[in-house]
Amino acid sequence: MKQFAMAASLIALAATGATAEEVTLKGVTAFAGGTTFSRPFEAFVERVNETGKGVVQINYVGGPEAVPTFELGNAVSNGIVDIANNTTAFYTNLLPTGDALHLATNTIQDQRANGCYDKIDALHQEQMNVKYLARTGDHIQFHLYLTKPIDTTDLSGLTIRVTPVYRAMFEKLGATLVRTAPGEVYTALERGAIDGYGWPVQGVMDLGWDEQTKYRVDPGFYQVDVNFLVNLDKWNELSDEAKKVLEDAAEWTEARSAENLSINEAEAAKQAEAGIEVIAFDADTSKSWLDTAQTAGWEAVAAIDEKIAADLKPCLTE
Ligand code: 173
Repeated sequence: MKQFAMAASLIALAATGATAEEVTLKGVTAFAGGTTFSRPFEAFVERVNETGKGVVQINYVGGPEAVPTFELGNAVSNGIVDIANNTTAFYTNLLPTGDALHLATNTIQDQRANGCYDKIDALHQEQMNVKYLARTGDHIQFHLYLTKPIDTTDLSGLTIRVTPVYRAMFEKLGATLVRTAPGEVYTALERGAIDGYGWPVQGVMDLGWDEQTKYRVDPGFYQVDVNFLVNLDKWNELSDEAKKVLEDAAEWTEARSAENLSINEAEAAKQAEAGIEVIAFDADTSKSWLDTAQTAGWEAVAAIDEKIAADLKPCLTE
């Protein structure tokens, strides 16, 4: 019996050895190729294609021209795409409580250490059939950008371009909201269809929005999450060796998010050079702005699923 078991496991081993072939994953990004929020994914792809030779490779096919921004969640969920670079705000149709991720005040390294990563991975696996492989965007905050000035937090009378990231906060402050993909912001500004937009401190100049932007409102709020998602069926078929290549490259990419602190400063300086003025709220107004951001954000997640909000809040903000 024991001998048989041994023979069987030897055959199994030989079989895996013989059939382990290089796997190629099809990769797509939700942001325009070469722009700020695609770059960490592009570096990750390069890293995997170096360290994963003979094991796993990524065929990076592009951005929204390959799969429309708000369709990428569906595409990686059903396996049309194997690996996606995407932010939760673009896939709330599949993972409504994903809005909790941008409310984080700690880093992905903290979240891996305190068990939050595993909870978020489980939610992604259960609700959208993907492996949550990595999070980029730590240390990058969001801002409100405007074409006309404001001097209080009252946004009534202003039409603002949003994604789910800013919805709860800007709605509470009275704004009229329009949701668009990043690719539509320039035209909306040019046509005067919007008086401003939500966007992180980085990347405003990637698509020329600085030409149409007069003000950035400080302080920034929340924290960017741009995640690498792998179709779960595909992930489960991968060899342990291939999974390790991807996981090592994911953590390598996450470690590089520390560079965002200096990049933020450089970007703010470039915005100033491009003529974007800062509307800096005083201490009391800033406090009210940030309190509204946090309160409205967590209320919205709790309204979707109170239990998940209560489970994630401590590990995302400790
Ligand atoms: O504003 C957006 O399109 C958005 O939600 C986002 C999220 C992460 C990075 C950049 C933009």
